[in-house]
Amino acid sequence: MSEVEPRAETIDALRGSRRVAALTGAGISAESGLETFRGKGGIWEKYDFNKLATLEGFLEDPCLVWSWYDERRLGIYNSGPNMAHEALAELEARADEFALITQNIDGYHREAGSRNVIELHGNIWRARCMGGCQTIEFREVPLSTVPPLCKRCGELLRPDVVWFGEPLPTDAIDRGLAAAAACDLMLVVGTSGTVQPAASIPVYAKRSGAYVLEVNTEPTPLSKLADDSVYGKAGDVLPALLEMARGRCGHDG
Ligand code: BV8
Repeated sequence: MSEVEPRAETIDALRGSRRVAALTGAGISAESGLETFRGKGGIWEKYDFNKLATLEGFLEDPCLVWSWYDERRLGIYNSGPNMAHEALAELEARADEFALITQNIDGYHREAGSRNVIELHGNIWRARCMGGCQTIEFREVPLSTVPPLCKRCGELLRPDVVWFGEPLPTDAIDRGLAAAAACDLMLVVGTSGTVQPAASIPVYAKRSGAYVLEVNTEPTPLSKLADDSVYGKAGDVLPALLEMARGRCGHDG
């Protein structure tokens, strides 16, 4: 692990902030073995998102889309949260107010102990009836039939996730923006900052006066907005930053 070298102000912000928010992306689950979407070897380098992550693509071939999501569900089921998820859960326990705003659909933040989790893009463990019935929870892995049909009305079920061109759940984006506007410290972890409206959340926090800390393996479009960017794997960086904020090692800030 390369040396974690935050600014002194970052440790002060971690120690002193009472209202904290975090925006996470696929990179926080990378050390759990889950693929990210962009960058070298990313999902969108191998697959066409129009075919797999749009309603039109799903309606054209529900089998293909459900097979892809079922394969991802199996990977998620066979792995689990990593030290980065756990570090954010610990941070929540220490803050007066904490909101974890995630673009991820893997459910790992709740599994790691985070409580106030805002899922902007839905959850891979839920399926929604295309015929308008209530959302149905699916824990079985792999699915018994692909594509699954609604037990209540026989209509096609879809993954309860947000695809490109679809609006985010109003409640989720409203809560995410409210948390960004209210926080003293915004952590931005493992996201390329390219998908809207999620990528605007750190901008909102910054405009509202928050200290913005980015944790990523490389610079992103959000790096210039951040007050500090600590480059490295989130599973290494976040626990190290929490150690420093506890004053136990390293930092003399
Ligand atoms: C909307 C589904 C409006 C769930 C996803 C043209 C037509 C239609 C829409 C648009 C358009 N042009 C622009 C748009 C808007 C579009 C958009 O932003 N497109 C971008 C790509 C240009 N947005 C939308 O369509 C959104 N909806 O705008 O609706 C509307 C309003 C009213 C009425 C109708 C419509 C919907 C966006 C959601 C799309 N769904 N996925 C799923 O299957 O998972 S997107 C997909 O990208 C995932 O959700 C993912 O979470 C998200 C963001 O990606 P990241 O999480 O950032 O992941 P990425 O791989 O990109 O980056 C990983 C990062 O981690 C990297 O920086 C890497 O360096 C870092 N990293 C890697 N390893 C580590 C690490 N960091 C730390 N530690 C490590 N170990």
